[in-house]
Amino acid sequence: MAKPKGQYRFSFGPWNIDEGADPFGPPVREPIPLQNKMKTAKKLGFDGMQFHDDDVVPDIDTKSASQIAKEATKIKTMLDSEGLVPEFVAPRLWFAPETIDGAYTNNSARLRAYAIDRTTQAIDIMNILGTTSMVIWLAREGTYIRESKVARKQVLQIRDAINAFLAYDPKIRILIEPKPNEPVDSAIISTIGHAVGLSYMSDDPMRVGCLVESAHSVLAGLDPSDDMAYALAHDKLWSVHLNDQGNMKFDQDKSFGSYNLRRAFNQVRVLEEYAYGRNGEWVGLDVKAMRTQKKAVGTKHISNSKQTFLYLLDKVTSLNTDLEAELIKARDYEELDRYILCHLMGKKY
Ligand code: GLO
Ligand code: MG
Repeated sequence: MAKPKGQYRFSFGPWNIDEGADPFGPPVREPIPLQNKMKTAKKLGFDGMQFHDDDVVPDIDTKSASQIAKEATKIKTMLDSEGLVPEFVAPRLWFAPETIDGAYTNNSARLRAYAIDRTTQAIDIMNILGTTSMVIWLAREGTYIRESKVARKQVLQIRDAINAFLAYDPKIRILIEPKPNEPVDSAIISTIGHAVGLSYMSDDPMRVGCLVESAHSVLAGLDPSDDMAYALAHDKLWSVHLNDQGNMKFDQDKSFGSYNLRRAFNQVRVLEEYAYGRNGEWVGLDVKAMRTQKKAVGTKHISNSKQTFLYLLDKVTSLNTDLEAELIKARDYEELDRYILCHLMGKKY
């Protein structure tokens, strides 16, 4: 399917408008009801929303299947009335006491069963909301100390869980969102390469792909645009979480382009050049407001990130690629470097 170049649909999740708590301090902004977040999304020019299962059904573990279905139906009606499309649902597998030591790779069979069950509930919610995409961020599938788990076994446990979900609902697609660390010390599916490899191990590789998050690539010491290109080469880049990250610190979820504009430019470029979005893929943002923001200006990180993406898109489409090709041919990469910097800074070259 042809996609007009330069056209994108944007999405974010309700957790991206948050109350500002961090590990060292409590919330500093009043909570905002989901429907208001949807209205904000629409106002800021977003067409889609991403959800955790318990963004849709709060306190999901205390509710019966019929109660879950009833509440999910209410959210579906809300989405429709706000004119928004659900991009994906992700089971929140890192919050409940059952997942303290991992979800699909927990050392306890009873707790692994909880994680599988919770995920199939998320699939039921997807069906009610009307999306076939499930994102799994394998937050606690790793170790705090190496000796606590058997790594090879963990990989196979995750594969088996994925196979169970593929069989549970033949319509769904699974997007693996890798991250190298945090909350665990060392994640077992830590990079896009791991995620792609895992997809090929599944019973139906055509239905298992990836979500690349910029900050997660940087945390792994990798370039996000290269990770995107790698997934694109496998036809497995099915979503992105654009944001930014200052090197190997805690996961910062900074506004897109905030730390490294050139790195952001190359992400937009790789998406644009491969016509990302032609199969309906979304440009998702996974950004966090600074704790210093007051409630009234607590969504600027979202609108700013989208604007930066669009400004960088202008930089991508206005790049003199003939000149670039000439410099590549001459192997004058110093000059190419200078041209790119001048272009990004809006300086005459
Ligand atoms: C955290 C992740 C997280 C996921 C979200 C959807 O580091 O980026 O925000 O993207 O829970 O699965
Ligand atoms: Mg993310």
